[in-house]
Amino acid sequence: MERWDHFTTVEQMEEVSVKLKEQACAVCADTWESRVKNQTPHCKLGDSGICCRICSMGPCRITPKSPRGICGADAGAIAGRNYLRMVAGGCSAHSDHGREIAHTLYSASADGNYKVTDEKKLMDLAAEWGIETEGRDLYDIAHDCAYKGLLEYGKPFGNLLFLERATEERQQVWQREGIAPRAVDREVTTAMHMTHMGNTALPEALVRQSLRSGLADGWGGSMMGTEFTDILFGTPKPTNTEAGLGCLDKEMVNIIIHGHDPAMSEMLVVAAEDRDMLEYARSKGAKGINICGLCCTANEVAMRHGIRMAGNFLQQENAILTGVVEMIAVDVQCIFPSLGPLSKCFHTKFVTTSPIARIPDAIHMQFTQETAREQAREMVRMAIDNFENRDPAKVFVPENMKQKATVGYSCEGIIETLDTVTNSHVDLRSTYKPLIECMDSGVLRGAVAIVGCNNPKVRPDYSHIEIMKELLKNDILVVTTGCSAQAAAKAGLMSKEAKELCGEGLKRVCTLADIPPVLHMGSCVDISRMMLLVTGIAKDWGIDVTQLPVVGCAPEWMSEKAVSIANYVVATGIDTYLGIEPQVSGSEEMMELITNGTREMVGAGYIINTDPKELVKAMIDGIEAKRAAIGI
Ligand code: BF8
Ligand code: SF4
Repeated sequence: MERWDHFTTVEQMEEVSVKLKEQACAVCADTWESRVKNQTPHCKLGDSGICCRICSMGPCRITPKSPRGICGADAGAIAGRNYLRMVAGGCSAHSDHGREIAHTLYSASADGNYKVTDEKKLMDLAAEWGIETEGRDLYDIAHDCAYKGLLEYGKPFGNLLFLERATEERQQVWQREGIAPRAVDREVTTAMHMTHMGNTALPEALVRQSLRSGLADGWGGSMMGTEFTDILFGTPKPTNTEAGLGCLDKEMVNIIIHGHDPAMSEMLVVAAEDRDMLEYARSKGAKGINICGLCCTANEVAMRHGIRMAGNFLQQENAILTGVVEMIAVDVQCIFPSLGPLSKCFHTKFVTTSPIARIPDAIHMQFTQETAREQAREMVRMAIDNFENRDPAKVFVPENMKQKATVGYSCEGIIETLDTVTNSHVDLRSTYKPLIECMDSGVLRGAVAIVGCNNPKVRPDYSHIEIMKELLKNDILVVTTGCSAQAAAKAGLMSKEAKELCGEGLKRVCTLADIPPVLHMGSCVDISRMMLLVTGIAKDWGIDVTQLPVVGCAPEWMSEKAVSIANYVVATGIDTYLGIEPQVSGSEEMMELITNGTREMVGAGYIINTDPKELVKAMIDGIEAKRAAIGI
């Protein structure tokens, strides 16, 4: 099959999905599409956030006839408590991921399974945290940093250390509003305590704690996840890769890695490169071993190793339906339990590796820091042994669904790229000033961070891709993470050729800096990188974050993590445009608080519109209004 053009359309992606659903029918497997039908219509009370089952006097549902639950909680209390519990769930997931990585760093040693890769980043963090480095062993410093990071989860007094990285103005706002997070675990526990039966019923207080718990994620757990991952496995730099289901290769042993924590995926990538493994694969008739990523794991390994990205959240079943996946190995988060029964319809081995994510019909091989290397080799061997079990009658690989992508724009990667265009302007070096000049002069109108998941409530990938294309046309740079990043990559928007889709200004910037117009900043925990990016830009520009012509957008979000993210992005002072309505619409007071109320507290809020065309128009108008307000 020929590769499609430079770009892949959503229609072409959907054609492939239809073919893969035929594969599912042939083996009598169900998929998310069929389950969505069974679940529709959704319960209206749940969807609008006014069903409470926090205590066993309930469940209580708010209707015009019954405006209060048995305890007297009204719609605002119930929707607010449910909303805060979503934030607590999201903050826990990101932050526990960050904690695991801290433990991995704590286990690192010069001759162990995990080593320090980015020494400079480690030394910078040690200096920031006042950890002695002079004349000390690298791993003693690493252990001290990891230990200090772990204390951030449960320290009894004070605020999170990373808050000091924010602008002075933000730090003051957080203190003034009483939302500066303390220890990470404390903000989750407080959220759960506040929402226990008989506690907070005041929506405003619930929204404030949502901002605070969100900040504990973005400026705490997630930021630690990103920082320690970079120290362990390297800070991403621009790297070439490919994306789409066509990255699966019929002639190779295909292993999919899926989830979030790089501790497992990094080991599998290394094990698959072992010479004896390669020879073993060849001895079984395969041309080699092909590792592909799904979801945020894909982002992590693509940015550091150029590993190809098979797809995003709603493609996890499609990957198995190609019939060429010997193994799908998962760790935590965003894993469909359906992968268990579905993999049984094929030869695919479905392997879970974390005690946090145990799933029926999986082979469980619990990963530990001490045994990781050997376990990864065992898993690769198991996948190779499975190659001969493939059923040729069940194979369908959409080979043309594959696009080039340049990924790995960490803040350091962006700065290095900017340095390549500043030449002799010494005062611009290692700053965001070249980018600021482009925005100030209007060559670029602004920037949008597009993040988050897929959600069957809207046409999957359509909102991500169409919104990005419209922004590019309007000279607005896009930075992206998570499943949104993979939507962009699959469509070809992370290829350098994508500058053809841009307005004249953005096209010139892309040519000069040799970048794609959609910059890949990583996984969802890496939205912490975006917080540091806007902070750096605000500091270099000398204005507040709220004044920047920069907004955030989650057009197809679905997870609790996304609600937590949205809260810290807003608390950081960035307007956030949502294409899926948060489940609070049963309370006018809550809707008002999350769209306008937070503006009085932190200077930003949500703009919600389920029509992607209207959403992107609102974003462009929002950016132009920010420009006008600072007179540019
Ligand atoms: O953390 S974007 S579907 S994979 S939640 Fe999940 Fe959503 Fe994807 Fe990564 Ni983020
Ligand atoms: Fe009903 Fe109140 Fe119990 Fe919720 S906490 S289930 S509203 S009685």
